[in-house]
Amino acid sequence: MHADVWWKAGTVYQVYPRSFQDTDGDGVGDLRGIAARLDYLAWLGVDALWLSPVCRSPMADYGYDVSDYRDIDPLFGTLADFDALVAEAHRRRLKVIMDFVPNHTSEEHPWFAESRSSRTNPRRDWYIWRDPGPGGGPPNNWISNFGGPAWTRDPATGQYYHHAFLREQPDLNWRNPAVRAAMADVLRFWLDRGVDGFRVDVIWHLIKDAAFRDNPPNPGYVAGEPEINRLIQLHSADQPEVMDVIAGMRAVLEEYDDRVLIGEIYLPLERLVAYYGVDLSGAHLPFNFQLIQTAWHAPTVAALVAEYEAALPEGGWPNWVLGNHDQPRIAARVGPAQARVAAVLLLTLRGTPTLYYGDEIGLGRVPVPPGRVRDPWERNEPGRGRDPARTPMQWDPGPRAGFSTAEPWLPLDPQAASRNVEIQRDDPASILTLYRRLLSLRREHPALSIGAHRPVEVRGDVLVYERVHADDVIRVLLNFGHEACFIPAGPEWRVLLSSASGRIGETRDGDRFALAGDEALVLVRVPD
Ligand code: TEU
Repeated sequence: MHADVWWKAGTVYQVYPRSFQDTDGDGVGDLRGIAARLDYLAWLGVDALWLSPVCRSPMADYGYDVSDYRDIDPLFGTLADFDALVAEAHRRRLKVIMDFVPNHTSEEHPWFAESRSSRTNPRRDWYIWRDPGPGGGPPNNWISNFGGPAWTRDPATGQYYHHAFLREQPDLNWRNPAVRAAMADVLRFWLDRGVDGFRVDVIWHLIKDAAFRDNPPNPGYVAGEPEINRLIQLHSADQPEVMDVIAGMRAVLEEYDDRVLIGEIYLPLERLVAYYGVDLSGAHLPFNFQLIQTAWHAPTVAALVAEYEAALPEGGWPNWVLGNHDQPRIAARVGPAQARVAAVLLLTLRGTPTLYYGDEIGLGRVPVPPGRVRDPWERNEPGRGRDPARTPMQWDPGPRAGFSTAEPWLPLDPQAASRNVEIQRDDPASILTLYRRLLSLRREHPALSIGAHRPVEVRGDVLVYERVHADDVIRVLLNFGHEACFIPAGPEWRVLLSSASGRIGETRDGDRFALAGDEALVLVRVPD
Protein backbone atom coordinates (compact mmCIF):
# COMPACT_ATOMS: atom_id res chain seq x y z
CA MET A 1 0.00 0.00 0.00
CA HIS A 2 2.85 2.39 0.75
CA ALA A 3 5.71 3.54 -1.38
CA ASP A 4 8.99 1.92 -0.35
CA VAL A 5 10.79 5.28 -0.11
CA TRP A 6 9.54 8.71 0.90
CA TRP A 7 10.47 10.50 -2.31
CA LYS A 8 8.12 8.39 -4.42
CA ALA A 9 4.85 9.35 -2.75
CA GLY A 10 6.27 12.68 -1.60
CA THR A 11 6.22 16.12 -3.17
CA VAL A 12 9.12 18.55 -3.43
CA TYR A 13 8.90 22.34 -3.04
CA GLN A 14 11.74 24.45 -4.41
CA VAL A 15 12.76 27.43 -2.31
CA TYR A 16 14.91 30.11 -3.91
CA PRO A 17 16.49 31.27 -0.64
CA ARG A 18 17.22 34.84 -1.75
CA SER A 19 13.51 35.36 -2.32
CA PHE A 20 11.62 33.41 0.34
CA GLN A 21 11.80 35.35 3.59
CA ASP A 22 14.21 37.99 4.85
CA THR A 23 14.67 38.22 8.62
CA ASP A 24 17.72 40.47 8.96
CA GLY A 25 16.42 43.38 6.92
CA ASP A 26 18.90 43.37 4.04
CA GLY A 27 16.33 42.74 1.31
CA VAL A 28 17.64 39.21 0.69
CA GLY A 29 16.03 36.07 2.09
CA ASP A 30 17.90 33.91 4.61
CA LEU A 31 17.86 30.55 6.39
CA ARG A 32 16.10 31.88 9.47
CA GLY A 33 13.42 33.19 7.14
CA ILE A 34 12.94 29.76 5.63
CA ALA A 35 12.74 28.26 9.11
CA ALA A 36 10.09 30.83 10.02
CA ARG A 37 7.98 29.67 7.08
CA LEU A 38 8.16 25.92 7.70
CA ASP A 39 4.70 25.93 9.24
CA TYR A 40 3.39 27.32 5.98
CA LEU A 41 5.02 24.50 4.00
CA ALA A 42 3.63 21.91 6.40
CA TRP A 43 0.19 23.53 6.13
CA LEU A 44 0.44 23.53 2.34
CA GLY A 45 1.14 19.82 2.46
CA VAL A 46 4.47 19.30 0.71
CA ASP A 47 6.96 16.68 1.92
CA ALA A 48 10.37 18.11 1.11
CA LEU A 49 11.99 21.43 0.48
CA TRP A 50 14.82 21.83 -1.97
CA LEU A 51 16.97 24.87 -1.31
CA SER A 52 18.76 26.50 -4.21
CA PRO A 53 22.44 27.01 -3.24
CA VAL A 54 23.24 28.46 0.17
CA CYS A 55 26.97 27.73 0.33
CA ARG A 56 29.56 30.48 0.46
CA SER A 57 29.68 32.28 -2.86
CA PRO A 58 30.65 35.61 -4.43
CA MET A 59 27.18 35.38 -6.07
CA ALA A 60 28.27 35.95 -9.66
CA ASP A 61 25.50 33.43 -10.49
CA TYR A 62 23.62 33.83 -7.19
CA GLY A 63 25.11 30.85 -5.41
CA TYR A 64 25.72 28.59 -8.42
CA ASP A 65 29.34 29.69 -8.05
CA VAL A 66 30.55 28.15 -4.81
CA SER A 67 33.73 29.32 -3.09
CA ASP A 68 33.38 27.05 -0.04
CA TYR A 69 31.32 23.85 -0.19
CA ARG A 70 31.48 23.42 3.57
CA ASP A 71 30.08 26.70 4.76
CA ILE A 72 26.92 28.77 4.51
CA ASP A 73 27.18 32.16 2.86
CA PRO A 74 26.92 34.89 5.51
CA LEU A 75 24.14 36.48 3.46
CA PHE A 76 22.00 33.43 4.31
CA GLY A 77 23.25 32.81 7.85
CA THR A 78 25.55 30.31 9.51
CA LEU A 79 26.05 26.56 9.75
CA ALA A 80 24.21 26.76 13.06
CA ASP A 81 21.24 28.35 11.29
CA PHE A 82 21.37 25.57 8.73
CA ASP A 83 21.43 22.87 11.41
CA ALA A 84 18.50 24.55 13.13
CA LEU A 85 16.57 24.68 9.86
CA VAL A 86 17.13 20.97 9.24
CA ALA A 87 16.08 20.12 12.80
CA GLU A 88 12.95 22.29 12.60
CA ALA A 89 12.05 20.82 9.22
CA HIS A 90 12.48 17.28 10.48
CA ARG A 91 10.37 18.07 13.52
CA ARG A 92 7.56 18.81 11.04
CA ARG A 93 8.33 15.70 8.99
CA LEU A 94 9.67 17.82 6.16
CA LYS A 95 12.76 16.61 4.30
CA VAL A 96 15.54 18.97 3.27
CA ILE A 97 17.23 18.66 -0.12
CA MET A 98 20.32 20.72 -0.86
CA ASP A 99 21.52 22.00 -4.18
CA PHE A 100 24.91 20.50 -5.02
CA VAL A 101 26.90 22.38 -7.67
CA PRO A 102 29.73 20.07 -8.74
CA ASN A 103 30.33 21.01 -12.40
CA HIS A 104 32.10 24.23 -11.57
CA THR A 105 33.31 26.24 -8.62
CA SER A 106 33.58 29.96 -8.21
CA GLU A 107 36.77 31.44 -9.62
CA GLU A 108 37.29 32.51 -6.00
CA HIS A 109 37.42 28.95 -4.71
CA PRO A 110 40.88 28.27 -3.21
CA TRP A 111 41.18 25.22 -5.48
CA PHE A 112 40.99 27.45 -8.53
CA ALA A 113 43.40 30.01 -7.05
CA GLU A 114 45.93 27.19 -6.70
CA SER A 115 45.09 25.67 -10.06
CA ARG A 116 45.63 28.86 -12.01
CA SER A 117 48.84 29.78 -10.18
CA SER A 118 51.14 27.66 -12.37
CA ARG A 119 51.13 24.83 -14.89
CA THR A 120 52.78 22.56 -12.36
CA ASN A 121 50.61 23.27 -9.35
CA PRO A 122 49.28 20.00 -7.85
CA ARG A 123 45.74 21.30 -8.38
CA ARG A 124 46.36 22.30 -12.02
CA ASP A 125 44.53 19.21 -13.22
CA TRP A 126 41.53 19.85 -10.95
CA TYR A 127 40.22 22.19 -13.65
CA ILE A 128 40.27 22.01 -17.44
CA TRP A 129 43.26 23.80 -18.93
CA ARG A 130 44.19 23.75 -22.62
CA ASP A 131 46.68 25.47 -24.84
CA PRO A 132 45.31 28.08 -27.26
CA GLY A 133 43.91 26.87 -30.59
CA PRO A 134 45.89 27.14 -33.83
CA GLY A 135 45.19 30.88 -34.31
CA GLY A 136 45.95 31.67 -30.69
CA GLY A 137 42.23 31.77 -29.86
CA PRO A 138 40.16 29.35 -27.75
CA PRO A 139 41.10 25.64 -27.94
CA ASN A 140 37.80 24.71 -29.64
CA ASN A 141 34.40 26.11 -30.63
CA TRP A 142 32.46 25.36 -27.47
CA ILE A 143 30.05 28.07 -26.35
CA SER A 144 29.11 29.09 -22.82
CA ASN A 145 25.49 28.47 -21.80
CA PHE A 146 25.34 32.16 -20.96
CA GLY A 147 26.78 33.31 -24.32
CA GLY A 148 30.29 33.83 -25.66
CA PRO A 149 33.13 31.31 -25.75
CA ALA A 150 33.29 28.60 -23.09
CA TRP A 151 36.99 29.33 -22.69
CA THR A 152 38.86 32.18 -21.03
CA ARG A 153 42.58 32.77 -21.37
CA ASP A 154 44.36 33.17 -18.08
CA PRO A 155 47.34 35.55 -18.37
CA ALA A 156 49.23 33.84 -15.54
CA THR A 157 50.07 30.81 -17.70
CA GLY A 158 48.76 31.69 -21.16
CA GLN A 159 46.43 28.69 -21.17
CA TYR A 160 42.65 28.72 -21.45
CA TYR A 161 40.31 27.30 -18.83
CA HIS A 162 36.91 25.84 -19.64
CA HIS A 163 33.65 27.23 -18.27
CA ALA A 164 30.29 25.92 -19.45
CA PHE A 165 28.68 28.95 -17.79
CA LEU A 166 30.22 32.28 -16.69
CA ARG A 167 33.96 32.88 -16.78
CA GLU A 168 33.57 33.25 -13.00
CA GLN A 169 32.50 29.57 -12.93
CA PRO A 170 35.50 27.45 -14.02
CA ASP A 171 34.58 23.80 -14.70
CA LEU A 172 36.12 21.15 -12.48
CA ASN A 173 37.87 18.19 -14.13
CA TRP A 174 35.73 15.23 -13.10
CA ARG A 175 38.08 12.85 -14.91
CA ASN A 176 40.47 13.49 -12.03
CA PRO A 177 39.92 10.97 -9.18
CA ALA A 178 41.10 13.54 -6.63
CA VAL A 179 38.21 15.82 -7.59
CA ARG A 180 35.76 12.94 -7.22
CA ALA A 181 37.12 12.08 -3.78
CA ALA A 182 37.03 15.69 -2.57
CA MET A 183 33.45 16.10 -3.74
CA ALA A 184 32.36 12.79 -2.21
CA ASP A 185 33.58 14.20 1.09
CA VAL A 186 31.53 17.34 0.49
CA LEU A 187 28.44 15.15 0.11
CA ARG A 188 29.27 13.33 3.34
CA PHE A 189 29.76 16.65 5.13
CA TRP A 190 26.12 17.57 4.45
CA LEU A 191 24.72 14.04 4.78
CA ASP A 192 26.29 13.92 8.24
CA ARG A 193 24.41 17.13 9.06
CA GLY A 194 21.18 15.35 8.21
CA VAL A 195 20.23 16.52 4.73
CA ASP A 196 17.88 14.12 2.98
CA GLY A 197 19.31 14.42 -0.49
CA PHE A 198 20.71 16.57 -3.26
CA ARG A 199 19.57 18.18 -6.44
CA VAL A 200 22.71 18.00 -8.54
CA ASP A 201 23.27 21.01 -10.77
CA VAL A 202 23.88 20.35 -14.51
CA ILE A 203 24.74 16.72 -13.82
CA TRP A 204 24.91 15.90 -17.55
CA HIS A 205 27.74 18.40 -18.01
CA LEU A 206 30.24 16.83 -15.62
CA ILE A 207 32.31 14.93 -18.20
CA LYS A 208 33.50 16.43 -21.48
CA ASP A 209 35.03 14.77 -24.55
CA ALA A 210 38.55 13.63 -23.68
CA ALA A 211 39.82 14.90 -27.07
CA PHE A 212 37.92 18.23 -26.87
CA ARG A 213 36.55 17.90 -30.39
CA ASP A 214 34.59 20.81 -31.87
CA ASN A 215 30.82 20.67 -31.45
CA PRO A 216 28.96 20.32 -34.78
CA PRO A 217 26.64 23.08 -36.04
CA ASN A 218 22.96 22.63 -35.26
CA PRO A 219 21.08 22.45 -38.59
CA GLY A 220 17.82 23.32 -36.82
CA TYR A 221 19.17 26.50 -35.24
CA VAL A 222 16.74 29.41 -35.30
CA ALA A 223 18.23 32.89 -35.03
CA GLY A 224 17.17 34.61 -31.83
CA GLU A 225 17.51 31.48 -29.72
CA PRO A 226 20.25 31.40 -27.10
CA GLU A 227 23.65 31.28 -28.75
CA ILE A 228 24.40 27.92 -27.15
CA ASN A 229 21.84 26.33 -29.49
CA ARG A 230 23.92 27.23 -32.57
CA LEU A 231 25.95 24.10 -31.94
CA ILE A 232 24.89 20.64 -30.88
CA GLN A 233 26.49 19.92 -27.50
CA LEU A 234 27.73 16.58 -28.77
CA HIS A 235 31.18 16.66 -27.21
CA SER A 236 30.88 19.21 -24.40
CA ALA A 237 28.27 17.31 -22.34
CA ASP A 238 26.41 13.99 -21.89
CA GLN A 239 29.49 11.77 -22.26
CA PRO A 240 29.16 8.06 -21.37
CA GLU A 241 31.71 8.29 -18.53
CA VAL A 242 29.39 10.63 -16.60
CA MET A 243 27.41 7.55 -15.57
CA ASP A 244 30.34 6.35 -13.44
CA VAL A 245 30.53 9.71 -11.75
CA ILE A 246 26.84 9.61 -10.90
CA ALA A 247 27.04 6.01 -9.71
CA GLY A 248 29.85 7.21 -7.44
CA MET A 249 27.60 9.89 -5.94
CA ARG A 250 24.84 7.34 -5.50
CA ALA A 251 27.28 5.05 -3.71
CA VAL A 252 28.03 7.85 -1.23
CA LEU A 253 24.31 8.33 -0.59
CA GLU A 254 23.91 4.59 -0.08
CA GLU A 255 26.27 4.88 2.91
CA TYR A 256 23.27 6.60 4.56
CA ASP A 257 19.57 5.71 4.94
CA ASP A 258 16.87 6.95 2.68
CA ARG A 259 18.55 9.83 0.82
CA VAL A 260 17.54 11.01 -2.64
CA LEU A 261 19.64 11.99 -5.65
CA ILE A 262 17.94 14.31 -8.13
CA GLY A 263 19.73 15.26 -11.33
CA GLU A 264 19.19 18.45 -13.29
CA ILE A 265 19.17 17.34 -16.92
CA TYR A 266 18.11 19.20 -20.04
CA LEU A 267 18.29 16.50 -22.71
CA PRO A 268 15.89 14.82 -25.13
CA LEU A 269 13.78 12.05 -23.62
CA GLU A 270 15.83 9.07 -24.78
CA ARG A 271 19.00 10.56 -23.25
CA LEU A 272 17.20 11.81 -20.14
CA VAL A 273 16.06 8.34 -19.09
CA ALA A 274 19.64 7.02 -19.45
CA TYR A 275 20.39 8.99 -16.27
CA TYR A 276 18.49 6.44 -14.16
CA GLY A 277 21.66 4.47 -14.83
CA VAL A 278 22.36 0.81 -15.48
CA ASP A 279 20.23 -1.17 -13.03
CA LEU A 280 19.03 2.14 -11.58
CA SER A 281 22.51 3.01 -10.31
CA GLY A 282 22.14 6.63 -11.44
CA ALA A 283 19.94 9.49 -10.28
CA HIS A 284 16.78 8.43 -8.43
CA LEU A 285 14.99 11.26 -10.18
CA PRO A 286 16.46 12.73 -13.37
CA PHE A 287 14.42 15.93 -13.53
CA ASN A 288 11.78 15.72 -16.24
CA PHE A 289 11.33 19.21 -17.70
CA GLN A 290 9.00 18.25 -20.55
CA LEU A 291 6.05 20.21 -19.15
CA ILE A 292 8.25 23.31 -19.25
CA GLN A 293 9.21 22.77 -22.85
CA THR A 294 5.92 21.59 -24.33
CA ALA A 295 3.31 23.43 -26.35
CA TRP A 296 0.27 23.65 -24.09
CA HIS A 297 -2.27 21.51 -25.96
CA ALA A 298 -4.11 18.38 -24.83
CA PRO A 299 -2.81 16.08 -27.63
CA THR A 300 0.78 17.29 -27.22
CA VAL A 301 0.75 16.77 -23.47
CA ALA A 302 -0.99 13.38 -23.86
CA ALA A 303 1.74 12.28 -26.27
CA LEU A 304 4.59 13.41 -24.06
CA VAL A 305 3.11 11.66 -21.02
CA ALA A 306 2.74 8.45 -23.05
CA GLU A 307 6.26 8.68 -24.45
CA TYR A 308 7.73 9.36 -21.02
CA GLU A 309 5.85 6.48 -19.41
CA ALA A 310 7.03 4.20 -22.21
CA ALA A 311 10.65 5.36 -22.05
CA LEU A 312 11.10 4.85 -18.28
CA PRO A 313 13.37 1.95 -17.41
CA GLU A 314 11.95 -0.92 -15.38
CA GLY A 315 11.58 0.34 -11.80
CA GLY A 316 12.50 3.92 -12.74
CA TRP A 317 10.27 6.35 -10.86
CA PRO A 318 8.81 9.26 -12.88
CA ASN A 319 8.82 12.92 -11.87
CA TRP A 320 7.33 16.17 -13.16
CA VAL A 321 8.32 19.82 -12.97
CA LEU A 322 6.27 22.89 -14.00
CA GLY A 323 8.82 25.57 -13.31
CA ASN A 324 12.05 26.55 -11.62
CA HIS A 325 14.35 29.50 -11.08
CA ASP A 326 15.69 29.27 -14.65
CA GLN A 327 12.40 29.35 -16.52
CA PRO A 328 9.50 31.74 -17.06
CA ARG A 329 6.82 30.85 -14.53
CA ILE A 330 3.94 28.59 -15.48
CA ALA A 331 1.38 31.40 -15.04
CA ALA A 332 3.46 33.54 -17.41
CA ARG A 333 3.69 30.73 -19.96
CA VAL A 334 0.07 29.59 -20.09
CA GLY A 335 -1.87 32.38 -18.37
CA PRO A 336 -3.58 32.48 -14.98
CA ALA A 337 -6.58 30.33 -15.93
CA GLN A 338 -4.50 27.50 -17.43
CA ALA A 339 -2.06 27.74 -14.52
CA ARG A 340 -4.81 26.15 -12.44
CA VAL A 341 -5.22 23.34 -14.97
CA ALA A 342 -1.44 22.94 -14.87
CA ALA A 343 -1.54 22.58 -11.08
CA VAL A 344 -4.01 19.71 -11.43
CA LEU A 345 -1.85 18.11 -14.11
CA LEU A 346 1.35 18.39 -12.05
CA LEU A 347 -0.26 16.93 -8.95
CA THR A 348 -2.18 14.10 -10.62
CA LEU A 349 0.39 12.68 -13.04
CA ARG A 350 2.27 9.58 -11.93
CA GLY A 351 5.54 10.50 -10.28
CA THR A 352 7.15 12.91 -7.85
CA PRO A 353 6.12 16.51 -8.51
CA THR A 354 8.37 19.49 -7.82
CA LEU A 355 6.60 22.79 -7.10
CA TYR A 356 8.32 26.12 -7.53
CA TYR A 357 7.75 28.63 -4.72
CA GLY A 358 5.23 31.32 -5.65
CA ASP A 359 3.50 29.25 -8.32
CA GLU A 360 1.02 28.20 -5.65
CA ILE A 361 -0.18 31.82 -5.32
CA GLY A 362 -0.24 32.30 -9.09
CA LEU A 363 2.83 34.50 -9.37
CA GLY A 364 3.49 35.40 -13.01
CA ARG A 365 6.21 37.25 -14.86
CA VAL A 366 7.19 40.13 -12.57
CA PRO A 367 8.52 43.13 -14.52
CA VAL A 368 12.12 43.97 -13.72
CA PRO A 369 13.16 47.45 -14.92
CA PRO A 370 16.58 47.65 -16.65
CA GLY A 371 18.15 49.38 -13.66
CA ARG A 372 17.29 46.46 -11.39
CA VAL A 373 18.49 43.54 -13.51
CA ARG A 374 20.56 41.09 -11.47
CA ASP A 375 20.96 37.99 -13.62
CA PRO A 376 24.29 38.04 -15.50
CA TRP A 377 22.65 36.11 -18.34
CA GLU A 378 20.43 39.15 -19.06
CA ARG A 379 23.54 41.29 -19.44
CA ASN A 380 25.17 38.81 -21.86
CA GLU A 381 22.04 37.95 -23.83
CA PRO A 382 19.23 40.48 -23.32
CA GLY A 383 15.83 38.85 -22.97
CA ARG A 384 17.27 35.67 -21.46
CA GLY A 385 17.33 36.96 -17.89
CA ARG A 386 15.72 34.84 -15.21
CA ASP A 387 14.98 37.63 -12.72
CA PRO A 388 11.22 37.86 -13.54
CA ALA A 389 10.78 34.32 -12.11
CA ARG A 390 12.95 34.90 -9.02
CA THR A 391 11.15 37.75 -7.27
CA PRO A 392 10.22 37.73 -3.57
CA MET A 393 7.50 35.49 -2.18
CA GLN A 394 4.38 37.43 -1.25
CA TRP A 395 3.13 36.63 2.22
CA ASP A 396 0.71 39.40 3.15
CA PRO A 397 -0.80 42.68 1.95
CA GLY A 398 1.55 44.75 4.13
CA PRO A 399 4.64 46.66 3.07
CA ARG A 400 7.09 44.58 0.98
CA ALA A 401 4.49 41.80 1.03
CA GLY A 402 5.84 40.56 4.37
CA PHE A 403 9.05 39.47 2.66
CA SER A 404 11.37 42.06 4.14
CA THR A 405 11.53 45.35 5.98
CA ALA A 406 13.95 46.68 3.35
CA GLU A 407 13.74 47.17 -0.40
CA PRO A 408 13.95 43.61 -1.80
CA TRP A 409 16.88 42.61 -4.02
CA LEU A 410 14.42 42.16 -6.91
CA PRO A 411 11.17 44.10 -7.31
CA LEU A 412 7.91 42.76 -5.95
CA ASP A 413 4.99 41.85 -8.16
CA PRO A 414 2.96 45.07 -8.59
CA GLN A 415 -0.08 43.02 -7.54
CA ALA A 416 1.51 41.81 -4.29
CA ALA A 417 -1.12 43.60 -2.19
CA SER A 418 -3.86 41.38 -3.61
CA ARG A 419 -1.85 38.28 -4.56
CA ASN A 420 -0.39 36.83 -1.38
CA VAL A 421 -0.64 33.94 1.05
CA GLU A 422 -2.63 35.77 3.71
CA ILE A 423 -5.39 36.79 1.31
CA GLN A 424 -5.53 33.46 -0.47
CA ARG A 425 -5.27 31.03 2.39
CA ASP A 426 -8.90 31.24 3.51
CA ASP A 427 -10.34 31.92 0.07
CA PRO A 428 -11.92 28.73 -1.29
CA ALA A 429 -11.59 30.09 -4.82
CA SER A 430 -7.86 30.86 -4.65
CA ILE A 431 -5.14 29.01 -6.50
CA LEU A 432 -3.44 28.47 -3.14
CA THR A 433 -6.51 26.61 -1.89
CA LEU A 434 -6.46 24.57 -5.10
CA TYR A 435 -2.82 23.57 -4.54
CA ARG A 436 -3.49 22.71 -0.93
CA ARG A 437 -6.53 20.57 -1.76
CA LEU A 438 -4.61 18.75 -4.49
CA LEU A 439 -1.73 18.04 -2.11
CA SER A 440 -4.18 16.76 0.45
CA LEU A 441 -5.90 14.52 -2.15
CA ARG A 442 -2.51 13.01 -2.99
CA ARG A 443 -2.13 12.00 0.63
CA GLU A 444 -5.66 10.59 0.85
CA HIS A 445 -5.59 8.62 -2.39
CA PRO A 446 -2.85 6.07 -3.02
CA ALA A 447 -4.07 6.06 -6.63
CA LEU A 448 -2.70 9.61 -6.91
CA SER A 449 0.58 9.13 -5.06
CA ILE A 450 1.64 5.69 -6.18
CA GLY A 451 -1.05 4.37 -8.53
CA ALA A 452 -0.57 3.32 -12.14
CA HIS A 453 -1.21 5.75 -14.97
CA ARG A 454 -3.96 4.76 -17.42
CA PRO A 455 -4.54 6.93 -20.49
CA VAL A 456 -8.24 7.26 -21.35
CA GLU A 457 -8.64 9.70 -24.22
CA VAL A 458 -8.02 13.07 -25.75
CA ARG A 459 -11.34 14.61 -26.73
CA GLY A 460 -10.85 17.94 -28.44
CA ASP A 461 -9.01 20.15 -25.98
CA VAL A 462 -9.64 17.79 -23.07
CA LEU A 463 -7.10 15.30 -21.79
CA VAL A 464 -8.50 12.41 -19.76
CA TYR A 465 -6.51 9.85 -17.80
CA GLU A 466 -6.89 7.66 -14.74
CA ARG A 467 -4.75 6.79 -11.77
CA VAL A 468 -5.35 3.39 -10.30
CA HIS A 469 -4.27 1.65 -7.13
CA ALA A 470 -6.28 -1.46 -6.17
CA ASP A 471 -9.88 -0.22 -5.62
CA ASP A 472 -8.88 3.40 -5.62
CA VAL A 473 -9.57 4.82 -9.08
CA ILE A 474 -9.22 8.50 -9.91
CA ARG A 475 -10.12 10.05 -13.24
CA VAL A 476 -8.71 13.41 -14.29
CA LEU A 477 -10.30 15.65 -16.94
CA LEU A 478 -8.21 18.62 -18.04
CA ASN A 479 -9.62 21.24 -20.36
CA PHE A 480 -6.64 22.86 -22.10
CA GLY A 481 -9.06 25.01 -24.10
CA HIS A 482 -11.14 28.06 -23.21
CA GLU A 483 -14.47 26.64 -24.41
CA ALA A 484 -16.97 24.71 -22.30
CA CYS A 485 -17.60 21.13 -23.39
CA PHE A 486 -19.14 17.84 -22.32
CA ILE A 487 -17.24 14.70 -21.39
CA PRO A 488 -19.11 11.40 -21.03
CA ALA A 489 -18.89 9.69 -17.64
CA GLY A 490 -21.10 7.06 -16.04
CA PRO A 491 -22.95 7.37 -12.72
CA GLU A 492 -20.05 5.71 -10.89
CA TRP A 493 -17.99 8.91 -11.12
CA ARG A 494 -18.20 11.60 -8.46
CA VAL A 495 -16.38 14.98 -8.45
CA LEU A 496 -13.64 15.29 -5.85
CA LEU A 497 -12.31 18.61 -7.01
CA SER A 498 -12.72 21.30 -9.63
CA SER A 499 -9.93 23.69 -10.53
CA ALA A 500 -12.38 26.45 -11.42
CA SER A 501 -12.57 29.23 -8.88
CA GLY A 502 -16.37 29.59 -9.02
CA ARG A 503 -17.64 26.05 -9.15
CA ILE A 504 -19.59 24.54 -6.29
CA GLY A 505 -20.26 20.83 -6.37
CA GLU A 506 -20.55 18.78 -9.50
CA THR A 507 -22.12 19.66 -12.82
CA ARG A 508 -23.47 16.44 -14.10
CA ASP A 509 -25.62 16.51 -17.21
CA GLY A 510 -27.10 13.03 -17.53
CA ASP A 511 -24.30 10.67 -18.50
CA ARG A 512 -21.72 13.38 -18.96
CA PHE A 513 -19.92 16.14 -17.12
CA ALA A 514 -20.08 19.75 -18.25
CA LEU A 515 -16.59 21.12 -18.18
CA ALA A 516 -16.08 24.89 -18.24
CA GLY A 517 -13.29 26.40 -20.33
CA ASP A 518 -9.93 26.23 -18.50
CA GLU A 519 -11.40 23.81 -15.99
CA ALA A 520 -9.98 20.57 -14.68
CA LEU A 521 -12.00 18.01 -12.73
CA VAL A 522 -10.74 15.23 -10.51
CA LEU A 523 -13.26 12.40 -10.21
CA VAL A 524 -13.32 9.35 -8.01
CA ARG A 525 -15.03 6.07 -8.85
CA VAL A 526 -17.55 5.09 -6.23
CA PRO A 527 -18.81 1.53 -5.87
CA ASP A 528 -22.39 1.29 -7.19
O1 TEU B 1 21.08 25.56 -14.84
C1 TEU B 1 21.63 24.92 -15.93
C2 TEU B 1 21.08 25.21 -17.18
O2 TEU B 1 21.31 24.44 -18.07
C3 TEU B 1 20.22 26.38 -17.39
O3 TEU B 1 20.90 27.57 -17.23
C4 TEU B 1 19.75 26.24 -18.74
O4 TEU B 1 20.80 26.48 -19.63
C5 TEU B 1 18.64 27.14 -19.08
O5 TEU B 1 18.02 27.66 -17.99
C6 TEU B 1 17.68 26.33 -19.89
O6 TEU B 1 16.67 27.12 -20.36
C7 TEU B 1 21.73 25.39 -13.64
C8 TEU B 1 21.09 26.24 -12.58
O7 TEU B 1 19.78 25.83 -12.39
C9 TEU B 1 21.21 27.67 -13.01
O8 TEU B 1 20.54 28.54 -12.14
C10 TEU B 1 22.68 28.00 -13.04
O9 TEU B 1 22.85 29.31 -13.52
C11 TEU B 1 23.45 27.04 -13.93
O10 TEU B 1 23.10 25.69 -13.70
C12 TEU B 1 24.92 27.14 -13.66
O11 TEU B 1 25.22 26.59 -12.41
